[in-house]
Amino acid sequence: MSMISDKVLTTCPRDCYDACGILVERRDGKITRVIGDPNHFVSKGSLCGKCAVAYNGGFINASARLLHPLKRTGPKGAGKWEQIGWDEAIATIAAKLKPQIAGGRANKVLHAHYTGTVALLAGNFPLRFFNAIGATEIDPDTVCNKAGHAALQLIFGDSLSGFDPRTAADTKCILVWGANPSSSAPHVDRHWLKTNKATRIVIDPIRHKTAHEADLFLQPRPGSDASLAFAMLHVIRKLNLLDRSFIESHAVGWPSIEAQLDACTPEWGEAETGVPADLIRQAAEIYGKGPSLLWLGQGLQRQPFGGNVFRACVLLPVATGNMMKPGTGLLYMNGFGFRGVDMGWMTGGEIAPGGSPAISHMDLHEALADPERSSVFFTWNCNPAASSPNQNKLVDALKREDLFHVAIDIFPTDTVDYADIVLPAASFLEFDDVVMSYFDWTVSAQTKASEPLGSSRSNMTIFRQIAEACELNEEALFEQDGDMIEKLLRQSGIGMGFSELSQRGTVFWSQDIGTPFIDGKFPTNSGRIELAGPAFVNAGLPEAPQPHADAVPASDFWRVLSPASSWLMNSSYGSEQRIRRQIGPQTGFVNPDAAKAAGLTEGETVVLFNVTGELPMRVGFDPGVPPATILLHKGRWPKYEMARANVNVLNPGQKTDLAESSSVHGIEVRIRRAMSEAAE
Ligand SMILES: Nc1nc2c(c(=O)[nH]1)N[C@H]1C(S)=C(S)[C@@H](COP(=O)(O)OP(=O)(O)OC[C@H]3O[C@@H](n4cnc5c(=O)[nH]c(N)nc54)[C@H](O)[C@@H]3O)O[C@H]1N2
Ligand SMILES: Nc1nc2c(c(=O)[nH]1)N[C@H]1C(S)=C(S)[C@@H](COP(=O)(O)OP(=O)(O)OC[C@H]3O[C@@H](n4cnc5c(=O)[nH]c(N)nc54)[C@H](O)[C@@H]3O)O[C@H]1N2
Ligand code: SF4
Ligand SMILES: [Mo]
Repeated sequence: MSMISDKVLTTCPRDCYDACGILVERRDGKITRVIGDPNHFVSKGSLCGKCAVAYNGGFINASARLLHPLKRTGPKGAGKWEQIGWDEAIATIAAKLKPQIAGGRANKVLHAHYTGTVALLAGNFPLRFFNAIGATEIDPDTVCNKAGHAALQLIFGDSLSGFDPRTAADTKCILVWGANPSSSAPHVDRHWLKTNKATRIVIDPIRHKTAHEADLFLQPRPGSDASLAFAMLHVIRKLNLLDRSFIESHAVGWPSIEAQLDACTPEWGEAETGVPADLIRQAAEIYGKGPSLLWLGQGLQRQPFGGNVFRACVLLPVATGNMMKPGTGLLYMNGFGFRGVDMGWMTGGEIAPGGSPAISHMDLHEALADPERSSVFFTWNCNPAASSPNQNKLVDALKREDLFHVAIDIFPTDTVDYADIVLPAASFLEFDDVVMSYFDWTVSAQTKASEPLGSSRSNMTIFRQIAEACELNEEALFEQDGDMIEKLLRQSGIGMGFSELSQRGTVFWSQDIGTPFIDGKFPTNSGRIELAGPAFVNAGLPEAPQPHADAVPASDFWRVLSPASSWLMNSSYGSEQRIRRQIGPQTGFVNPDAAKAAGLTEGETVVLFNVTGELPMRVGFDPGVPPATILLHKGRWPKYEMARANVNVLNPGQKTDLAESSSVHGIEVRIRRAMSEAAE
C-alpha cells in the first residue's frame, strides 16, 4: 500500500511575540509530527518546549480534545454531560438568544474572549455577531495590557506602532523593561536579543534568564519603576543627554516633568526603588547616549499604578530623542492597523452603531452574579475560571442556575466545566487563517493541515451558524473564510494571495525597515507627543507623570508576582500530562535569605492568604527573587489542584490607575503554615 508523505507550512497563533513558523509532517493526510520550520527566521527549526509537547500531544490526540457538542446534565461544575448533535446545540443557543435580541440591543448577553488564538479570523470574526446583537463585551485587554495601551494612546495617540525589530542592527542599547522574553518570547530572546551586539539592559524585580544574561540588570522593587525612570532622567539631564530640540519640536508638557527632576537624584532613586545609585547612573548614561531601543513589557504595567509607570518610562525615549530614526524607538505591541488591516471591517464595528457596551474583567464576577445584568454568557478563546481575578466569586457566579452559559474551546477547561452547552472548537491545525506577529512586522499563513478532530468547528463556522439560527441577516455575519482572507491580504498590500503566502509561510510586510512616526505626526489632540496635559486629568490621572513608587509591603506581607511560565501559555496546555509533570506541584519561589528569616524551609507546603482567598503552595528557593516577593507562575488549571484554585484565587481584581485594567502583579498576601489552622 502506498503512503503519501507531505509537509505543510503554517504559523503558531498563540499569544506570543514569536509567531513561529511551523512545519507539519503528514502521512496520508494525517499529522505525524509538528516541528519548527527550519527556514523560518524566528523559529529556525524549533518550537518552544511547551508547543512541541502540546502540538504533538493534546492538539492531535482525540482523547484530550472536546470532540462533540455537549449539554450539561448535572449541577454546574460537576462535569456531567450528554453528547448532542450540532443542530440541537445551535437550536438551543438560538432559543435562548432570540428573546434577548427581540428586546432590542441584547446587552444582558455577556461575552468574554481573548487571545486563545491571535489569528485574525478566529480571533475577531465572532465579534461581528456580538456587535450585531449589541451584546456586552468583557473588555478583553483589561485582563492583560489595557493600562499600557491606554497610556500610550494618550501620549502618542497610538499604542500599536512599535519599532521594527530589524532596526536593531543600528542600535547600541536595548532596554527590556518589565518583560521576560526568556519565557514569553523564547525565540526572540535567543535569536534577536542575545545575538545583538548592543548593550542589553534589563529592568525587572526578578532576575530571570534574560536578566541573568543581560549586560546590566536593575532590580527595582515591584511597582517602583516610575521613580526609577525619573532618577534616570535626572542623570540624563545632568550628563547633557537631553535632546531639547526633539522635545521642543515634538512634545508638549515637558516643563511639568523637568520641574520635578531636581529632587530625583540617583540616591533618592536608590531609596525609592532599591536599585543602587551607581547602576541607575550607568543605565541612564548608556540608554541616553543611544541609539537605543526600549521594549516595554506587559508585566510592567500590571501594577496598581501601571498607567503612571508607562507614562514615566516613555519619558526616556522622548527626552533623549531616541525615536523616529534608525536604531531607536519603543515597542509595546505591534498592531495590525499599520499593516493595512481594517479592524473595523474585521470585527464588524460598523454593525454596532454607537459601539457595544463593555465591562472590565475586574468586574466580571459581579456582572455574572447579577441576574439584572446577565442572562446569557459566552466564553470563546479564553478561560476566565483560570485566568480572571476573584476566582472564588467568579466560580460562584458561574454556578448560577439561571445563567445560560455557552463555552467554546478546544479543551475541557475549568470554564467549560460550568457551561450549559459546550461547543468543540477546531484547532489552528485544522483551518486556514492569517497571523500577524505583534513583534515582527510580518504577515503569515495559518494553513490547514488536517481535518478537524471529531465534529469540532472553527469559531467562524460556529458563529455563522448561530447567526443563521438567530435569523440575523447582515451580510458580514456570513462572509466566508476564503473571501475574508483574500480581502485582508489585499488590504495588507503584500502583493500575494493566500495560496502563495501559504507556500512561503511568512513574509515581511514591507521590504524596507519601518520607522514609526517618521513624519513627526502624532494622532493626539495637539498633534504632538503629550507628556502632560488635560487629557490625562480627564482620564483620572495627574496632569503629569509622578515619580511614584508603591509602598514596600508591611512586615509579614509578601508581593505576589505571577508572570508567564515557560511551560504554559496562559492557561493553555495546563492539561498536558507531560507539562504537568514538568511543572510539578504549585510552587512559589522566594528569596532563600528572606525565606530563612521568615522561618520557611525549601519544599515545605504553606498557605498564602489575603481577604480574597487562600492558596496552598510548595516553597521553592530562587536567589533571583527579591525579598518580600513570591514568584508564582500563572496558568495552572484549578481543577487539577488540591485546593481547586490557582494564583487568581488571591487576586482581588484591583483596577489600575488607568483604564480599569489588571494590576495582578500588585497582589499582597501573608503566609501561614499549612498545618497551623488544623492544629489550632
Ligand atoms: N495571575 C495572573 N493571571 C493572569 C495573568 C497574569 O500575569 N497573572 N495574565 C493575564 C493575561 S496577560 C492574559 S492574556 C489572560 C489569558 O488567559 P486565558 O484566557 O487562560 O488565555 P489562553 O490560555 O491564551 O487561551 C484561552 C483558551 O482559548 C482556547 N482556544 C485556543 N484557540 C481557540 C480557538 O480557535 N477557538 C476557541 N473557541 N478557543 C480557542 C484555548 O484552548 C484556551 O483554553 O490571563 C490573565 N491572567
Ligand atoms: N511561555 C509563555 N509565553 C507567553 C505567555 C505565557 O503565559 N507563557 N503569555 C503571553 C501573554 S498573554 C502575554 S500578555 C505576554 C506577557 O509577557 P511579558 O510582557 O514578558 O509579561 P509577564 O510575563 O507578565 O511579566 C514580565 C515580567 O514583568 C515583571 N514585572 C512584574 N512587576 C513588575 C514591575 O513592577 N516592574 C518591572 N520592571 N517588572 C515587573 C515580572 O517579574 C516578569 O519578569 O507573554 C505572552 N507569552
Ligand atoms: S508559543 Fe511562541 S515560542 Fe512557542 S511555538 Fe508558538 S510562537 Fe513559538
Ligand atoms: Mo496577555
